Amino acid sequence: MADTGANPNSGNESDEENRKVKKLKGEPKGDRGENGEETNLSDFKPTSVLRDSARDKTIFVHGELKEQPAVVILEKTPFGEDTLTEMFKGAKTNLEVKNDIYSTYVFQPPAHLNEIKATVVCPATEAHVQKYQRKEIIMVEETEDDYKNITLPYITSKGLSVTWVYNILEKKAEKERIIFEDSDKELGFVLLPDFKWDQKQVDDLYLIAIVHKRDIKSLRDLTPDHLQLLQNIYQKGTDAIVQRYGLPTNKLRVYVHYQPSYYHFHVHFNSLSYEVPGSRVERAHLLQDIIQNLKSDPQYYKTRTLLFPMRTDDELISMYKAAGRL
Ligand code: GTA
Repeated sequence: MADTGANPNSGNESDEENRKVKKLKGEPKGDRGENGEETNLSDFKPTSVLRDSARDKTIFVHGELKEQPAVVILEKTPFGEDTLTEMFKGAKTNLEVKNDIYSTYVFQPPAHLNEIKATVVCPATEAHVQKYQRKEIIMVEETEDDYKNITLPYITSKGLSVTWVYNILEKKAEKERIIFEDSDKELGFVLLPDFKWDQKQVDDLYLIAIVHKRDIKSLRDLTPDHLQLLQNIYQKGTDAIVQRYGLPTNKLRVYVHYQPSYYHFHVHFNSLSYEVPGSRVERAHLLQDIIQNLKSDPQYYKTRTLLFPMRTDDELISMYKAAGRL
């Protein structure tokens, strides 16, 4: 097995805290991907809001970018502890209300400390638009037969494209962002920042490990033959995170989604203190639990009834209804 430890920025600072802050400041922010084009978002013409959340400070907007359908997700980024002094020093402050010892202000930090993260899907398919729209959700109970007769045919014909995954594995995109790689064909994986993480602070750390093997669609395909792969991801993934970000394994949430959006096996690594929507009990299966389940019952993920949340307007729900299962 070959560990390439692909990390162009690795250093040897001894002080743990120092290392954490410095490395996040120096993160490679990304690359231009396959075709080297950068999108100018001033060309985006919004047509409708698919979803927004005042609490999460996010908005999902549908529109057009250079005459192609697009979805743009805007998200206010978390505060960075290490930039607080600079933020206060460089801010403009306008008083709104003062009452006794209480006051509120419009606070305008310097522009570079007041950024918004934008994620763009372009051209966006109808499936992307639906995925980001807020809709009613119900729980589905999927038996072994349901998986074979309903879910599997659906995934095979309708699943979202995994071209972005292959681009990462083939180093056609996001090459500079890789934190760690084990290049073994059977046991190997690539570990890199998830799209949802701006890499500015470890509080909301979010990485994904994408396996090199291309024949595992989801949890349902896992058998004891994959135990070594799963243990390898857990061990080397958590080791790489401790080394790179100083975040110990007991402060990490390591899990797999069922159902995932993309049917190429991958594992989510989050900071435990970060409450990610997809980390809730109805969708997240802890990697350590998966390993134990496979050890105690080799057929666990083939035969168990698995529950998952699904939007009521998803085509899969219509297929369950047509089969008399809902
Ligand atoms: N590095 O090109 C990519 C890329 N893509 C296309 C997806 N991901 C990528 N990472 C890199 N490069 O965590 C990431 C996704 C996700 C993982 C796939 O791969 O960010 P999954 O197959 O289990 O699918 O994981 P999941 O989690 O359902 O997908 P996704 O897109 O995260 O959507 C789930 C919900 O998260 C959405 O409905 C929405 O509520 C929320 N969400 C999605 N994107 C964002 C965002 N940018 N900001 C805020 N919330 C978001």
